[in-house]
Amino acid sequence: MISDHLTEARARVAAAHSIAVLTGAGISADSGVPTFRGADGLWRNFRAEDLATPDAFARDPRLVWEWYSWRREVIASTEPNPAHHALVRLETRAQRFHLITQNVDGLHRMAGSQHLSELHGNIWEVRCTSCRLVTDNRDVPLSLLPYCHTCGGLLRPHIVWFGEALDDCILAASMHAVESCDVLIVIGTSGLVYPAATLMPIAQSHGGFVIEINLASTAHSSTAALTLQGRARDIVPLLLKE
Ligand code: BV8
Ligand code: ZN
Repeated sequence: MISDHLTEARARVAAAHSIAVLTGAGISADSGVPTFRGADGLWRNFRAEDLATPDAFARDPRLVWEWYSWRREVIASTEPNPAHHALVRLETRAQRFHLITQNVDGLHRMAGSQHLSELHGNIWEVRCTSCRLVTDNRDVPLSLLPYCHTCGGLLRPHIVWFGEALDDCILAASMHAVESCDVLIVIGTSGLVYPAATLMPIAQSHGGFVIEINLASTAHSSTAALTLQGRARDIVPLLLKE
């Protein structure tokens, strides 16, 4: 019964000194951002794994930028939902709090989350393929081949693609957060992408109590201490005793 599980989850969150949160595309689905592996996850029959790679960009930068420009247009029309806002409130209450997101949509930043690690980057940042300068760029739509104002090099999304390493510091901060948390709340992720997916078992192996919130069961549901099935926008606010 969700009410029993929810009661225990609320008590665990209220008693926790250190809280870590891991979010995936499911938390933003309630804002209208398409997920990666759901029914709405395709674009012109391409999968993220086909386009979010250095090879795809080297082969056809215009196609890859077309996909990101389309995603920017979708994301630009969305805003944080009650789940994002509840995490901001939770952050102000917990003694120690760290939010780790796989999402690149920037909605946690927009909601006001401070202790935030964007594991896979941010769709509103671009990086020069020549001088590696990282800048904010909010053009929507984006010109399909944007160039660096400093050196003229071709710009790429400042996003971690498949086959690319995550930023060492961001990953280390995320690992530390899950190794030292009393509770890890995992929201809206299929848990299929690595190394993000290792954060859950790492939390458990260090004694963290893992609460999973998802519409469906996932590869990690059987090992989570508690699973709350439902929409993030409905469930996450209930975790706070307000
Ligand atoms: C790396 C940026 C090495 C792009 C992304 C086997 C083992 C280990 C690793 C691998 C392996 N095979 C391949 C790999 C490597 C690969 C990987 O993990 N592949 C997967 C597909 C198997 N990983 C990598 O390549 C990583 N790099 O390993 O580098 C290395 C080391 C040193 C030097 C060089 C290289 C890089 C991974 C990062 C890829 N980039 N994003 C972009 O966004 O444009 S990942 C991409 O998937 C997104 O960031 C997304 O967030 C992420 C994970 O997906 P989810 O967030 O979970 O979304 P999904 O749609 O899958 O699920 C949504 C969930 O929400 C569902 O469960 C659904 O039920 C639920 N839901 C829906 N609605 C709601 C909801 N829940 C609640 N409420 C709702 N309303
Ligand atoms: Zn440059």
